[in-house]
Amino acid sequence: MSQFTDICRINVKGGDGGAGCMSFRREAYVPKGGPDGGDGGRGGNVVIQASAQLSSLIDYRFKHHFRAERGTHGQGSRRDGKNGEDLVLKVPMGTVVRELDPETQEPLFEIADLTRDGERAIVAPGGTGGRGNTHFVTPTRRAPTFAEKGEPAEEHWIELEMKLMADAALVGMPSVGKSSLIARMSAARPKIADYPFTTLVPNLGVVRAGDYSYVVADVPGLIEGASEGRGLGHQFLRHIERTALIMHVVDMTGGFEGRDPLEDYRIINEELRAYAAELAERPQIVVANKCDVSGATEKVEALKRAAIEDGHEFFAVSALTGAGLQTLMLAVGERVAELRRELANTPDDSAPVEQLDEQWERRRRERDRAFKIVREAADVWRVVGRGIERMCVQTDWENEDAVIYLQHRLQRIGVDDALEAAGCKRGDEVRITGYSFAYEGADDDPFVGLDDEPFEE
Ligand SMILES: Nc1nc2c(ncn2[C@@H]2O[C@H](COP(=O)(O)OP(=O)(O)OP(=O)(O)O)[C@@H](O)[C@H]2O)c(=O)[nH]1
Ligand SMILES: [Mg+2]
Repeated sequence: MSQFTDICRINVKGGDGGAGCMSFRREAYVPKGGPDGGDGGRGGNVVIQASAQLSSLIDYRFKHHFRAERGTHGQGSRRDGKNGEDLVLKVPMGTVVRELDPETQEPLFEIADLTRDGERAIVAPGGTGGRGNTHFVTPTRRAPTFAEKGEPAEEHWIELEMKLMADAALVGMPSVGKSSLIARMSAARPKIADYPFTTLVPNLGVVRAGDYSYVVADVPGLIEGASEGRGLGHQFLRHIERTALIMHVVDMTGGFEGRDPLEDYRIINEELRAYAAELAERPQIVVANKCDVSGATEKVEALKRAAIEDGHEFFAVSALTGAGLQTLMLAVGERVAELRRELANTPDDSAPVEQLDEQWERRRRERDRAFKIVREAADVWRVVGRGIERMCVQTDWENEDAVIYLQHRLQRIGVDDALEAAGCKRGDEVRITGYSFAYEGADDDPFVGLDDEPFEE
């Protein structure tokens, strides 16, 4: 049923974290008080949220780059920066979100499958704020003169794939004209023939009428006993389960077998009920088709009475001549819009408000932690790794203490050991992204005992 898909790729970046502040308390008569630099604010996340109001990914066709707000910097007097706002991107229900491989741009990981109204997933987390200098106090360093810069948020491409869900389904006996109707109402071109079961797989068509736009599914014909597996239609009843509106098509000529339209109408409703009681209660619009064939008037009246008695709207049309179709299309559009509104207003308590997908988060962390050593020349080494590169960017290289602190962090992660194992010697050049420094060897660490985590948890 999802042969109609819409795919687009967008670039998302969370907000960068604000910088931590380096500051000291100022008080009257106290020349230099203790450190009081606040932390930087967290950058906003980019969030994808499913919305019942949307029916396409058209918003992402022309705009491809989305950035959340950055966190503001920390200030003196322990004032922390403000967190950046999340950027919420709305997509239709039935949208699958995948992370793309940065190198090949091939789908790498499915982040989320958003099927319910309001369901959300974080697709680009914001960077954490840098810590102010109050965090770097140790017994031997009472007045830390450095703070941490904010964490730059990561940026990457994701793929959005919308699996079209039908708003209305054409249901009825074989050969009543379901495919002819969808062909007339939309650009869908299903197979149409004079014999039953022409339609073997469901077809989807996008109908535009007035201001309305909706998706109609044409499914294979149902017969008596379909709910028990007779004919082809039973496996498609499953698809109808997800559509909000049923367009019940009845052949007013009675077909080759000269069936009674009213009886056909009852049989189909019975099959729906037998399959799932709830399906029989589903909003229905009754469509009397082939009204161009003479001698149908009396039967049309009888069917109309039955439909109205059941509480359904009724329309007499001809897929052949097009008579009555515009009215039908508008009425279906109105009803679909109404049902969508109802759906949007129904608070769905069970809809999980998704936070960062745990599996994806775990994979990203592992990727972040990994690093490798590359020998660029006899005495030049490069450390490559996302997490480590980010740490370097967060460091104020003008500040000696901050650099010493970074070296300590790198040592804790095992970079020194890895360099040593690769053959790096004291005095060799070590490069990380755009920075370069002399390797000092894995000996004494001025910060031993300092309680810090090299990677935030
Ligand atoms: N006279 C007349 N014939 C129609 C009309 N609509 C459809 N037909 C004819 O009815 C036959 C069956 O039409 P389809 O559209 O294939 O019917 P269907 O309901 O999709 O059939 P299945 O896919 O087998 O369930 C074809 O020969 C159509 O040309 C109509 O409004 N008037
Ligand atoms: Mg058909």
